[in-house]
Amino acid sequence: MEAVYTVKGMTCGHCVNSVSTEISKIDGVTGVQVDLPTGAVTVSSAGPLPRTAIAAAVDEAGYELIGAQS
Ligand SMILES: [Cu+2]
Repeated sequence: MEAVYTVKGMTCGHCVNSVSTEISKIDGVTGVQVDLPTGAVTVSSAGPLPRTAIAAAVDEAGYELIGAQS
């Protein structure tokens, strides 16, 4: 399954890498795609992921989760 989140504060490829790396560490995540201009982060996973886990990973990377859509 795929879910799209919006992350605030990413400005360059380094930011994208940080967010991708942290989200990739979450159990069950199979892929992360980041669109830098819009801040859209598409997360592929085997099953549903708690939004809190995504928010914690984004926070760990130093950014803020400001939205989610399934
Ligand atoms: Cu950056």
